[in-house]
Amino acid sequence: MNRRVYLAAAGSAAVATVAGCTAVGEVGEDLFGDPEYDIGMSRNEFLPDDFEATVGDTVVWMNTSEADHTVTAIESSVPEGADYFATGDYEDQQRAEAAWHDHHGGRLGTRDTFEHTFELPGTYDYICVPHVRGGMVGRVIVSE
Ligand SMILES: [Cu+2]
Repeated sequence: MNRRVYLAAAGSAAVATVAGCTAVGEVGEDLFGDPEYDIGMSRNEFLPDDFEATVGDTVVWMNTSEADHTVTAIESSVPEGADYFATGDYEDQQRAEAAWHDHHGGRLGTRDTFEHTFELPGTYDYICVPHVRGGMVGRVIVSE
């Protein structure tokens, strides 16, 4: 056996373990063990992509991936009278998409969070602007 290769492998395993602990302690959970977010993200998915909430709930997204994403509501899905929501706090979908394409406006970097309080029941569909073609879409279903 090549001793140098073995040591290198053992070293990277130790680093991976330490990094794993850090991720659990700082990002994934608070002191009570509850997740600090409701919806995470992989490279090309919202996790979970369907999320159920109750009127008045504040839903928290966290970018738990290494890629940049957006959370951008599909305006036609937002119920009449409900607030539009998008990272970057754009007023509508058209502005949000234009800002992303112009200067990555609304960018949610690694470990950044975004939250929105849902005041009206309904089904809210949203997308990640840079990854929507790859199927990065999500849905929040808000009931009374
Ligand atoms: Cu994305």
